Amino acid sequence: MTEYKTFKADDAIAFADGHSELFGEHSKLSAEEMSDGELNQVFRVENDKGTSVIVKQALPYARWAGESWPLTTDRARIEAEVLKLHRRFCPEHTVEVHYFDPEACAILMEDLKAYRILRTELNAGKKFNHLAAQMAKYLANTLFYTSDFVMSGENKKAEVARFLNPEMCLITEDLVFTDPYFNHERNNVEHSILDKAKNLWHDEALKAEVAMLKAGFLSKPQALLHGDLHSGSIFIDEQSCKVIDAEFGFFGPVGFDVGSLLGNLLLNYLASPGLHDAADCSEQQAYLLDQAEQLWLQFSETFSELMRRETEDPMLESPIYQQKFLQQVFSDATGYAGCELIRRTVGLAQVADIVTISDAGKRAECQLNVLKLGRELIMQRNDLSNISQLLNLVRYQQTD
Ligand code: SR1
Ligand code: MG
Repeated sequence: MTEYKTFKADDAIAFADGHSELFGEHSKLSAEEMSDGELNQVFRVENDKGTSVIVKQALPYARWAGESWPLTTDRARIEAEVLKLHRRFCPEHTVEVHYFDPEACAILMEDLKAYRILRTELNAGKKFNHLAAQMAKYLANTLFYTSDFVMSGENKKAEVARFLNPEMCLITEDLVFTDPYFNHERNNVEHSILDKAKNLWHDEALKAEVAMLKAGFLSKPQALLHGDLHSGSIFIDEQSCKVIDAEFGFFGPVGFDVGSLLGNLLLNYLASPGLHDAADCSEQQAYLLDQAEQLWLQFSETFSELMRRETEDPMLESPIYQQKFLQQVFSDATGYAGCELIRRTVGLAQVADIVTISDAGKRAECQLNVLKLGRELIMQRNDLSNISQLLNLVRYQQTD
């Protein structure tokens, strides 16, 4: 049994060379350390012909915080296994894992070198018409094929146990569903919006609804989620997009993954006035609302079709049940999108959409709009019957 050690560039090279057929001549390999946001260390290992792979290693702590924030290295196993399973159900839009080493807590995976991070592209005003359709396909297939509609009770329970992921879930439980609603030291509130943040801490009606959403996250193992499907977890190019970074995966409510992505599109919509001039902003906003609409419409159409065609459990074949199930997913997704908006504005982990708005006044205005829409989505989620009503709420909020 190999002992865990933190990889240096040479270790990443040896790991890549030892576990792939791609290279051959070790001496011609080089490794470049790449930043991976908050948690892990990542190397690109490349040969002299430009062929490359990614080595991603989980450190026993959160990289950005250092050793003061210990974190399970089991997240590497979760990530590798979720990606493998999701790739089985949606190979076109899931990054390929070549090899996973449980001792080194390291994953060897496809290098999406020609792709860019979706968040960066959206912030630059780029538009990709394939985004919604492809992500709808990813969501519908990965969530349906890991749900009770097709899995036997016995297998599903074994899979729920295999993907429990308590430490990573706790991060979401705290950062998304708790901290923003209290004066918590982990929060990150700009002075200009402090009054509005304080309102959140005393908004008992809102807190009760967020508690309902948190309870769903804690106790509704409907399908194997990605668990952190924001626009930094999606790579995109002119033809295709691929999902990465599944270390927060676990069996949870279907609406959580859908709502996370929807929330990130809406967040970018509300940040647009701070990121672009008026003409570019209105084009970008029209694009984002169209993608948000298509995401839900195509997700729900594909998920419905899969329920109709592929459901194994005879009780779950009921069309009335299936219709109610999807309506509940819509309501959950709306609420989780609202939670995503709020946590990215006052919580610990903020996003470039907002923080890169250089004009402080515009940034504060965008943040206030985000908080306001977040609250409305959470409070009105059970009254909105369809995506058109949700998008009207977004448009109305903007002009309010
Ligand atoms: C400490 S991790 C902070 C956040 O980054 C991840 O992408 C998740 O969204 C998490 O909540
Ligand atoms: Mg991540």
